[in-house]
Amino acid sequence: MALERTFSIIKPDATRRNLTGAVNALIEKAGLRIVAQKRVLMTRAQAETFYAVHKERPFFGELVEFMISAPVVVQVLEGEGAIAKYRDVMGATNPANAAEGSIRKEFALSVGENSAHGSDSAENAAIEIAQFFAGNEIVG
Ligand code: 3AN
Repeated sequence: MALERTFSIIKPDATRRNLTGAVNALIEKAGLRIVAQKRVLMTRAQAETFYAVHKERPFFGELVEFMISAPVVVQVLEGEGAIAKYRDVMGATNPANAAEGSIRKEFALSVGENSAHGSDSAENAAIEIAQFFAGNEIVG
């Protein structure tokens, strides 16, 4: 398997409950390395750009409001097969369906306030990383 990088967001429901370290512990336990990380309050424009693919979905407005409601922690994670691995570490979108021990099973409040984002493909990982990090901010 190839060494990959994926983009992660620890979402407002998790930062609000002081769970950044607890989420990071699950990431590191899975063998992923946090090679870039910063805490930011997203602007509305940033959130709308980030979730542009969901623009037509009924929950888009609610999703943008949620993502700008409190700080998030944006991250780049590196590891063998990091994209699929982090999707496993996060668990299913709906915490009711998330596997035992996953971030969303442990911490998510609902399908919307679900504690973590992870890229779903190599192409999207590259786009999402570039939205938040300059190359020299990522140190593997
Ligand atoms: P994932 O984050 O697991 O890739 P997507 O891409 O289907 O899931 O959805 C992106 C984000 O949109 C989710 N993480 C969640 O915060 C939000 N979302 C998805 N479905 C719903 C829904 N039915 N109601 C509210 N928010 C939703």
